[in-house]
Amino acid sequence: MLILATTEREYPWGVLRSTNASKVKVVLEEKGVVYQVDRLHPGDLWKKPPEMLVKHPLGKVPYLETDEDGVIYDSTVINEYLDDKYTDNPLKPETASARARMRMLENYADEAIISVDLPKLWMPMWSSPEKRNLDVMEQGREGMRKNRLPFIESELGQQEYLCGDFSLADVPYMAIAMVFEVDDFDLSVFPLTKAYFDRLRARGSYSAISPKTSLQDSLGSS
Ligand SMILES: N[C@@H](CCC(=O)N[C@@H](CS)C(=O)NCC(=O)O)C(=O)O
Repeated sequence: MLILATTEREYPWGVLRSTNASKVKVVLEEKGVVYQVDRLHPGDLWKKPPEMLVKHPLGKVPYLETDEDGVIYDSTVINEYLDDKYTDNPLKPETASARARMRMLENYADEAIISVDLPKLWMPMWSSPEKRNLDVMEQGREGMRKNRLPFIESELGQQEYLCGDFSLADVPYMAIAMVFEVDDFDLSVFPLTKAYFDRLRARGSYSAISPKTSLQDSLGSS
């Protein structure tokens, strides 16, 4: 049995989930692997209790507990592990050059978006609307509009997914599409990205991270 440690909470404005752990949920769902979700208290991400540090030396989520291979941490490492271990429905392209492109585009989402612009928008949503810093949220949106979305729009071109077929490159963009759904982010000036995010949200795997799916209905596949 695989157990995914994450943070997820229900609010009147939707179910909010760790963006990095959402990447792993998507791959578990795409692979059709049996797993369960272990929901940690969001405060543990700051307190970093010893029992968490034993599992992940940086006290972060996600980490994945496996029967055969112990604990695997870091969303990108976990997703590569899952794709290597469960070989049905491969999520990596064939050639070395296409794999390099896949990893570069995933890295862009992780380093530039999920770690920089998105938290400005996303972290305040874990507080009630009157406690949010609206200026910081707008800075996050502006960073997306000025820098990130033009890049995605140009990398996508006329392709359905970033590397042609759906691959690990697209997985972090599903977590970004989730945040944009909660924020009702206006993508009308980025039509290719808008269609791409709609396509990502239409995948069956998205229901495990959708803000509309209840905690009870997103506990894992067993
Ligand atoms: N590179 C890591 C980043 C993990 C990460 O930063 N997770 C956030 C939650 S989405 C967290 O645990 N934050 C607490 C911290 O940074 O100490 C990954 O991809 O798994």
